[in-house]
Amino acid sequence: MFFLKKIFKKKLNIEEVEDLLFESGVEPKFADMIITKIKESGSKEDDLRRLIKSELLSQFGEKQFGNFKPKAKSLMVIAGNNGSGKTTFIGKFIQYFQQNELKPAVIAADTFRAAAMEQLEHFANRFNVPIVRGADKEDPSAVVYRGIDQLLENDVIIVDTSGRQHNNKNLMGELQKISNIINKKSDQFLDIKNLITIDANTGLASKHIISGFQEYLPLDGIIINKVDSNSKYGALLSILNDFNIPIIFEGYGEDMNDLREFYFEEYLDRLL
Ligand SMILES: Nc1nc2c(ncn2[C@@H]2O[C@H](COP(=O)(O)OP(=O)(O)O)[C@@H](O)[C@H]2O)c(=O)[nH]1
Ligand SMILES: [Mg+2]
Repeated sequence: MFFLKKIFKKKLNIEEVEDLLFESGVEPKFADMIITKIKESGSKEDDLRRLIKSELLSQFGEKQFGNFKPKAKSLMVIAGNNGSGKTTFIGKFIQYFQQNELKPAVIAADTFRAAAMEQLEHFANRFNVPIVRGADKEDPSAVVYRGIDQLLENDVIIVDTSGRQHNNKNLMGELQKISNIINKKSDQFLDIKNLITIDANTGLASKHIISGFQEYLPLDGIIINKVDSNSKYGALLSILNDFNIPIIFEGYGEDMNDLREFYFEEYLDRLL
């Protein structure tokens, strides 16, 4: 993070700058653009920051802004790899809805691991929200079906799913089944969103994860977690560039308050 500061502090040469950009997860085509700007500018830190920022802003425009609008009668499905921060995000998301005067409830459909459902129960108790949890190894789509029926009087239903690898066909099929169940009940909701959590440390490999999930579950938004601990923050440029899916939140720590909405310009200010 803050790679321009590092460039100036350590007085790096162009090769070292390039290495630093790649380490930060910046893809070659964006790194080339940045390096061209570095060569063009009189290499004063502020000039350079302004130059690179305005170039990236004009390339990406406003369409990438998260712009998440919490509303009643909505259902949020949270999917993603194991350990990418799904359940932690749900804790934060519960608090986010409560702060927006909405009543959330959760469905623990991660029936693969009892500990995962317990972790969600912990958050549900902490924020005093209703939870429907599956039995051990129960079919997750059955849990979702039952959960929706039982929780409909709440404003927002958030579904926690098992962690899975995008190339595991069985587990991805299971996610598709959850999605089909939800589609059958879609007239109960004004807003249904399928969200994927990504560990920021995954860097450019997260592009494969996103396209892999997208094959089975049409994604409406991306949450990038662990940006506090990551050195691959630059990869977000490629996620924004390659997909027409907005990044809507960033998780930047384990505390429930460590969640912020994602705005491209703020992102650039943090990156540069
Ligand atoms: N540093 C940091 N750790 C996080 C963040 N989000 C989640 N974690 C940690 O990452 C680990 C996995 O998170 P978890 O929510 O259980 O992931 P899940 O398997 O996708 O449900 C836990 O130890 C979390 O405390 C974050 O934004 N920053
Ligand atoms: Mg979990």
